[in-house]
Amino acid sequence: MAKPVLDKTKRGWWESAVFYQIYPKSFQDTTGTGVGDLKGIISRLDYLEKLGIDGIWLSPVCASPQVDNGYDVSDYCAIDPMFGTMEDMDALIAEAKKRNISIIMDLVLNHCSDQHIWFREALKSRENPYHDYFIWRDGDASTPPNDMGSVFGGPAWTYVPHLGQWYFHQFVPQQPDMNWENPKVLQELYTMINWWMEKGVAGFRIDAIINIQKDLDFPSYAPDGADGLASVVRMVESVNGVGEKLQDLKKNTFAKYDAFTVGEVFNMKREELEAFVGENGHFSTMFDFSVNCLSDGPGGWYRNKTIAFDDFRRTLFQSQMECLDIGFLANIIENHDEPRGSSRFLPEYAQNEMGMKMLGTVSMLLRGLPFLYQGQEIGMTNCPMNSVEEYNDINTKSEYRLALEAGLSEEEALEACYRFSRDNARTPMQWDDSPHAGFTTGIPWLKVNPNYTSVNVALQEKKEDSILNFYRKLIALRKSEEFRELFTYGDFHPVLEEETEILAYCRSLGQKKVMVIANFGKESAVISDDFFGDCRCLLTNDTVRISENRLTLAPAQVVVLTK
Ligand code: TEU
Repeated sequence: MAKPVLDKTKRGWWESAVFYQIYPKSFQDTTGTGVGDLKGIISRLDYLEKLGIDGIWLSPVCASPQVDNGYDVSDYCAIDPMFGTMEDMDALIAEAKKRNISIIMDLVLNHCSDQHIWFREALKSRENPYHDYFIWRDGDASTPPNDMGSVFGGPAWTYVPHLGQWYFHQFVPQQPDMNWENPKVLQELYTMINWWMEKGVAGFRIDAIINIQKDLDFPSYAPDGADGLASVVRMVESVNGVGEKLQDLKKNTFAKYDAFTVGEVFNMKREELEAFVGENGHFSTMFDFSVNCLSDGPGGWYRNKTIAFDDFRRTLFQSQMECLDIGFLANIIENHDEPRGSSRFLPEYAQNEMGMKMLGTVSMLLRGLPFLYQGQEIGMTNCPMNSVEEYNDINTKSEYRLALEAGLSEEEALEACYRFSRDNARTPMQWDDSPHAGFTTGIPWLKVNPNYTSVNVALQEKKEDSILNFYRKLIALRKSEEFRELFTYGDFHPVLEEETEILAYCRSLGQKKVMVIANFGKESAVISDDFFGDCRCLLTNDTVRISENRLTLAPAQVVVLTK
């Protein structure tokens, strides 16, 4: 059995913290614009305090033309007027602090908006001092520097005729990649990061950070997209050397303030795990996307797969075991880029309240840092849209087109979006059953899920056994005096792996032991184990049925037992 790890005196407050991601555009509107705002978040801090969270990851609120909902920043030191003012931001930091909640900003460092002053200047001439803030290659309009395709579809290069040059963008053309080889760029970014730290934020979630390292030769890769292009991901996963940049970044910014950092890292080389999240890693932690990636198809959402339980369990356990002696991963079920988790990780027959509680328990008691996404705590689900026009997300629109080009009908293409669109997680937060779910008095920027009359906070406040109240208990358990140390630093090991539809693991620290057992099967399950003999149940979403050494679990039942 792997040894319990990590010298806890060496790390920070965040190790035993529970985080909550807010997508500000969809959380709470106070002005009737149909868009959420910072004042809205402040007005809901009591709710978040009662939920028991310690930190908020705020998706981008800086000035932005919103082509990619704030992930295209045009001014890193200004709040987008849509969300309020810098005074509102200061008030949010202060009000959160009063409730012992830290604010984690979203930090987009790979690219900025094409409306950022740096890019607008860069476009003026090759000699402009900002020109070299971006990545350019000479050429004529007919031949891009290589055949790379961007993450959201279309080429990763855009031509600027008056310069006779192409610029590089891994995301949409309105998100030009910055040139991390230019020390001036680093200086600008480091100064900005430190400015935010001085304002009192606790740290950052760092966007698409591995993408900062390019292969400057821009070789051609084997085409892997339906459009005959090779995804930029091929470059990201093969290029070396990002570590030096990340260490320099850390040294000049985060380390000075003991900031908490969580990296959004896809396509990392497995052997680099320690370099990323070990004792002296680039980041405090990074998201574990391993199970999310299981649905990736050979290109295009319409070719995505349904996740088999067996793969889900094996992959989850593998990630846990790999990180055990190294550091902490951040565990998610969903975020603003992912569909709602119940539709993805639960078998159809368990896509209900009980299943959602089970999935929440399994995820939150893993080793690592739990990150909840807004609405997860009330069981918000994917949102049916009547046509592609109802979607806002650029990625969804390109995936829809891709599906049509591949010969799918409009109905089938829409179905793929229903399963995987990022907008599934971005529909407004469902506070109550008043018009627009209490999110706004205006017209919401994105459709409210029609199920808001039955799935909302107000209703669940009143219902003793609601998903919301269950999450409150779950968080309280994770942070309880008695078990906080165990859930934070305790060992992790899979159990009952021979059971084909049971997901079960053990967390232990010293003499203390907790077992989490979940039945993903359609039928009741009966399991025998000595552990059940004289154990105590800490949490369940149903009735505990134990007789001697036999535990009976209903479908979608989870139990958390201790001895
Ligand atoms: O997401 C990054 C992203 O899209 C990854 O899924 C991508 O596949 C990977 O980096 C490729 O190597 C972040 C944000 O979470 C998302 O909302 C933004 O749209 C995106 O960056 C661009 O800023």
